Amino acid sequence: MKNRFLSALLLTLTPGWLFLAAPAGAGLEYFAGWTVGESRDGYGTILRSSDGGRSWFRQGVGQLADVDLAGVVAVDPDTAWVVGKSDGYGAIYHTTDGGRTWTRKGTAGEIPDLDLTKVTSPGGKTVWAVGGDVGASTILHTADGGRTWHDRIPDGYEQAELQGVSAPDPETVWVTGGSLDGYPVILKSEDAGATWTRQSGGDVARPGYHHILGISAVDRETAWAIGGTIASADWFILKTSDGGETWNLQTEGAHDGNEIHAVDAETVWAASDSTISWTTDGGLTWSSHLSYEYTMGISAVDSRQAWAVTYSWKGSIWRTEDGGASWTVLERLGGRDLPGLWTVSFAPQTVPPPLRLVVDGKDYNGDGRDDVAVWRPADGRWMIAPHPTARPRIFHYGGPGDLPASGDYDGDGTTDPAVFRPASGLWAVRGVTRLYYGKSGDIPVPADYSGNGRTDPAIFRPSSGLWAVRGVTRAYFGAGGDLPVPVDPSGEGPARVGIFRPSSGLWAVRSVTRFYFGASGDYPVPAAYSGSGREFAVFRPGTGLWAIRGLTRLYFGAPGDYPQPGDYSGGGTSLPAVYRPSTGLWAVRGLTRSYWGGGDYLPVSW
Ligand SMILES: [Ca+2]
Ligand SMILES: [Ca+2]
Ligand SMILES: [Ca+2]
Repeated sequence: MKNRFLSALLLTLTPGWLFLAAPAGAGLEYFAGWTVGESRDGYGTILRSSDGGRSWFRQGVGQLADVDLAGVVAVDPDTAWVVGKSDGYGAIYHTTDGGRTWTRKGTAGEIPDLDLTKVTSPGGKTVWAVGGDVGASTILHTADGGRTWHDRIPDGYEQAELQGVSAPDPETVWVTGGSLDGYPVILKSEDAGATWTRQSGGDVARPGYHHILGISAVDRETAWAIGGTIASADWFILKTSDGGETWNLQTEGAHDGNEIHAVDAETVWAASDSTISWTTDGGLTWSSHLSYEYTMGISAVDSRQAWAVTYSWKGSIWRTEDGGASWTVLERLGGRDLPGLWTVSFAPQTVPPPLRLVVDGKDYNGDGRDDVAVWRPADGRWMIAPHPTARPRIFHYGGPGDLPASGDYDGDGTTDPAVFRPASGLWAVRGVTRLYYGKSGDIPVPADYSGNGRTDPAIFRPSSGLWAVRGVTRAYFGAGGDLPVPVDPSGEGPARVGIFRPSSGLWAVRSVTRFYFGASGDYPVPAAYSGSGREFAVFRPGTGLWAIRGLTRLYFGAPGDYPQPGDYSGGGTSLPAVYRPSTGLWAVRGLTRSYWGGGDYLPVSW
């Protein structure tokens, strides 16, 4: 039996962020999802967000074919299916670890040489994918998690240009597509694809109605569909409440309709060319917001948070957190324009907010230079490489579920490896001490709060904003969603309680200062960049921007890198540096590049 906390920890590791089993806290809830699109740099695009779309990271390097990817469904925050174009047979990819690894499913013998456009899953082992072109279409089905696939397309629909699919349960599935016999195709099966019924009741065959590109079922009775008229002149939304016997027109607009997502029977979001529309009263009233041309994908988790993606004239990701009143548009990632994006899917389950691993010092051998330090959460293996080329210290300390909490606990000038065990509140400082302080859900925030030269065990409790420093103080400062940033602004005095609020860029140091620096999704990286005192600074994960307050702005690193500023030269000045998990690269700006860790090794702090 695997350790459940470990499983949860490992399954939610993503480049740039670590998510811990902490209470959601006040404020916005966080969700994880993916968007997919055009091939670039030799492989299809899959972007992942674990913070509700504030930051995105590309996945699948070395794992994906050089094909455009078109359809994605997030079953839960760790599990997703992606489909795309054919490179001999249609592309189907699956992840169960949050996208760290993507595995191709199906074989050339099972999957036709057709471009796949949409994928859906009711959860469990059932997955449906549709696609094709004017000449041939396919309805692919697996009931065993992708081990075997079967084409369930009924005779006579091979030229239906199937593009929409939704399955509310393992037996029920709707598939939609182009025009056949003068009106759009809606097929439904209630026996997992063994038999199909074409649905034409109500408004399906209104004059001019031509195709239905998107369908979203709430259950086997209630479903929503979006389509377009001849020549894509107008879009329309249909709804059924009787399992599809009758479909009734809900609303319509200009240009083509592309995708629809029904959160429940009341809340529905829809994407059409240049418009995002939504209802929260089951279709009685609709609101809308202009978007870019070819808004192809839409996903939502409730009536507040939704995401949309566009394909052309430029790739972009749209995000609202206030029910559509305002939208944030992301057009560039890593210093480049986004590729064209087809669909987006966020899992309905919440994920913990992003947290920050805090340590108090990185000089483990006391030579005055910060050292490279990585650990492996799976088994508590540490590797500390004194900079730049000395032999690394490798040892096991702590185990699954523990969090690094290094500091100079005995005050001898060398950083002591340490771990905090949330399950029990154990602090274990290697060769120094073991003690209990804090409890499950707490974040270790070791620092020298008393100013006596020795690191003090301390915790931040996101659920209440409590800071508790062992033997020193207790205070309430900050709240859930804030990243704890204990900092010594002068570089000479005791550490102060401080937070960075990623949603707004707020920095607050208790009794010292309060200001805004940075933008939503930035990561706090305070360090002694000028050599005197501590500069407040942020790292922007999507672009590699370092903004150091009052000093400079520069770009160093790539999307997915962990910022690792430190005094690696021993000159008393911190340098921007990054750790790249994909390769184990440690790059210190203007100083060195070396390779330590990689794979499932994480930096000890960030
Ligand atoms: Ca050192
Ligand atoms: Ca020490
Ligand atoms: Ca102290």
